Amino acid sequence: MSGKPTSGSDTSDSSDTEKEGVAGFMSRAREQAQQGMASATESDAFASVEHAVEGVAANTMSEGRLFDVADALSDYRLNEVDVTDTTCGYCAVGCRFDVYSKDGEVLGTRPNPEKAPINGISTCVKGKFSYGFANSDDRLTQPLVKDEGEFREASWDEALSRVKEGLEGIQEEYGPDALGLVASSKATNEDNYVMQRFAREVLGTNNIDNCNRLCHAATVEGLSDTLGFGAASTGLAALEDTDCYVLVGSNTTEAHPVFGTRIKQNVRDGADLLVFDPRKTQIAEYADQFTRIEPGYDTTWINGMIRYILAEDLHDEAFIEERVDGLEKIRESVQQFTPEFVEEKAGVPPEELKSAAETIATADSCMFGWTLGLVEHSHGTDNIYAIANLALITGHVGHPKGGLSPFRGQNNVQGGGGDMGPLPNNFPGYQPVTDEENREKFADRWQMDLDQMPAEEGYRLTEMFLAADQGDLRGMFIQGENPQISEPNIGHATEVLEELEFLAVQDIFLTETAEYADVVLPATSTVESNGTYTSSSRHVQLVKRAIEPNGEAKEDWEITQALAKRFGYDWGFDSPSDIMDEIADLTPIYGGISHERLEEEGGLQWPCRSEDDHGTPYLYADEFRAVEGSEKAQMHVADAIEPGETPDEEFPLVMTSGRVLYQYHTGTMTLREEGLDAYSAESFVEINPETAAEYGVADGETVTLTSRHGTTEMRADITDRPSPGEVFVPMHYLEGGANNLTKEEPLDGPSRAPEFKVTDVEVTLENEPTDDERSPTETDSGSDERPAASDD
Ligand SMILES: Nc1nc2c(c(=O)[nH]1)N[C@H]1C(S)=C(S)[C@@H](COP(=O)(O)OP(=O)(O)OC[C@H]3O[C@@H](n4cnc5c(=O)[nH]c(N)nc54)[C@H](O)[C@@H]3O)O[C@H]1N2
Ligand SMILES: Nc1nc2c(c(=O)[nH]1)N[C@H]1C(S)=C(S)[C@@H](COP(=O)(O)OP(=O)(O)OC[C@H]3O[C@@H](n4cnc5c(=O)[nH]c(N)nc54)[C@H](O)[C@@H]3O)O[C@H]1N2
Ligand code: SF4
Ligand SMILES: [Mo]
Repeated sequence: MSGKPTSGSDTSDSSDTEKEGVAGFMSRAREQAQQGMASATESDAFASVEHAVEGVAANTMSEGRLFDVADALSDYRLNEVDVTDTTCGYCAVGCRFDVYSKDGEVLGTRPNPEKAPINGISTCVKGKFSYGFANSDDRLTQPLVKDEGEFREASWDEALSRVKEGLEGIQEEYGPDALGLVASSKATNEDNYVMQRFAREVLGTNNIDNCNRLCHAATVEGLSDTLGFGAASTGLAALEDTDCYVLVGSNTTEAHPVFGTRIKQNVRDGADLLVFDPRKTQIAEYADQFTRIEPGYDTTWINGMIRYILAEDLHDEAFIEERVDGLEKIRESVQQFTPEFVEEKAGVPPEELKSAAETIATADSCMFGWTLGLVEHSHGTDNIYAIANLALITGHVGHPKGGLSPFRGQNNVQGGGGDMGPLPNNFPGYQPVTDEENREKFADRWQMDLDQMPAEEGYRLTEMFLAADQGDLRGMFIQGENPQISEPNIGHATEVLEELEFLAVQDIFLTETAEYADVVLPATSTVESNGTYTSSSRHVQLVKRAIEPNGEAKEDWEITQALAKRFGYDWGFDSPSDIMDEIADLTPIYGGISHERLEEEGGLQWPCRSEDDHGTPYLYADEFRAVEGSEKAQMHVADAIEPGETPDEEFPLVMTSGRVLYQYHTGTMTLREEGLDAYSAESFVEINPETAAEYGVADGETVTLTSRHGTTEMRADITDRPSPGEVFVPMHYLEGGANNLTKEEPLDGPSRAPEFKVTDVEVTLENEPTDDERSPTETDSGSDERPAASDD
């Protein structure tokens, strides 16, 4: 029996409440909350517990912990409980809720629909319950410095001096471009803005990047080239009210639960839902058409669909004529993607291709939603060109209820990972660093000599790890990122972290990555910070401190500002609101945004260019902005076919990797959550029953997976979610996690993002006398031994 949850438990919205097998638990819990309610009927806090209890996803929290929360609230007089409205610090859906806290501890959260434009009354299990990490005993509370291989506590003064010496030493010996900075998409916009300013102004390098590179970098690249902005064109109307959803490579109910709930509601009300994924995800069960595709072949089926639409004259001629460039080259480039070719390569039967094409082409509005299944490929940017082409030829972009909607990942990857410019190629607001006028504008505002402003694009995150290999990058400063687990190929990432001459890490925990650091700086977490996050739908929303920082931890921006001061730069920001004012001055798409307005008006969707601009619910109503001097969208040919690696005798299975509902990335927050850690606390591999039978693998058995790049063990979970011949491994774990098997190259050409979604592997059983002593590249006889496994 596997301990993995079913994906049925997603949002704690009223429509997804009661779950099987927990009825007794629920009624007892409700009873207890109602008793509390009876003694304090006016109590918001009790209402919160009531809501929490009713809505709790099955077994997500231990019964004991849930009652603790109820008890805690009933023990306190109401006026002693603090209530703070803030934005969720997990994913980019951008849910808002009130945090109930007492004596520095988060008791619970409750959405306040008046302040929650995106989620209304919904949240998911993470937003509702997963704040135990904030009070965890092993939070970093004091700076640490390493002496002779051992950490010891240090004062801020000593720790900052050590960071300065470390960075400066490398800068002086090898030049500023031997340094690499990683900014954090968990942190606020204001934190990220000062981080990129620090890289450019203080250190003099554009080597700054963040987790977007491992994520939607190809989306940003592809959408900027085609439409203008590297962001969702859609707002909430499309999400809630479109006539047709096309979901590609998105495990929506687990990774973006509240979006999942919205989509399911609209589908119940009659919208069409087409899902393209190699895995039978929960959202696929709600689909009018679920098409299982071969991992890595999205361009193939999308081009095949475009070919069919053009051949049948189902395209939107008037829209293309008026608003789109490039039809003829696209028409020519898709000719090779015949129905037979699509079926052979991508596994999509011609009837499914045809019926989906007709649904899309004839829908009044259509939202194309996608996540990493479409993106994390060695031709990820081509995949985005392809889906954008499909949306454009069917005329579904620039419509209030339709458009292109990447579901972004980290809580603030849209803002802090992109808009704020912690990027090697762009200043804030996607203003290229190589453009002379931009350099002048920023140098002028920061009162720098223009020739001190770096003029070349810097390394992308993935390139930093490759440059370190070559000795071209010697030191790193990593804020709120855990690359030892999240970078492709843990073996490679570990080598790099070990070999760096200097490493500083700023985090809320002593992470696996931080263990390699010379200095560790303690930051505040989402519930102890102030500032803004920008959601997937471009809503800029306030984040507010609900509990005081632990020990000596400081907000990320404060640490960066203090460090800049050590280098002799006095920025003089008193608050995140001050920083936002500078952002607004220099970043046209944020030109009208200020903390005062956000407080008064709620979230503002960029572009919001001036004080009287109320933001932009959806993009491209009138014009595209892909190239200067043209208002037309620019279609690009997307003719890449094969993924970076294809199965052979030695590695006959295709592994894809991703997430589960109850865990978040490298687990620093969710693996500390009592209740959540009972679910998916360790790694597993999903194997189709047919494949399991072929290999003789039993459910729950430990198996070894070996790829061309590494090897690791995990528990087998036999399920028909993956197709035969394909396996799925979550990314959340150091031991047994997917990145023990993935590769650091090849990267996607334009975006330099890794191919997390396709890795060829072989499965062996523990008792087989194979692979263990061999290095993966030498496993040449593995295929001979494989069938023997089925003897078991
Ligand atoms: N619970 C939870 N939620 C999260 C996160 C988390 O760690 N935990 N992380 C957040 C972040 S940063 C991100 S970026 C998002 C990611 O959100 P998602 O991208 O939705 O999550 P994944 O599980 O990585 O992958 C999604 C799907 O891609 C499919 N897929 C794999 N290969 C292919 C392919 O070749 N083609 C197609 N079409 N599909 C393929 C997989 O089968 C899987 O169902 O989630 C965010 N939300
Ligand atoms: N195989 C495989 N690998 C993947 C993926 C995949 O699908 N498959 N997905 C990729 C994707 S999409 C992503 S986004 C990355 C995610 O990779 P990471 O960004 O490395 O993962 P997280 O665990 O979210 O790391 C965030 C870190 O920030 C810390 N933190 C939290 N809040 C704060 C704060 O306010 N300030 C500071 N300073 N630190 C804070 C956390 O403790 C944690 O250490 O993983 C990538 N890796
Ligand atoms: S859907 Fe995302 S933003 Fe909303 S509560 Fe869950 S983790 Fe937070
Ligand atoms: Mo992500």
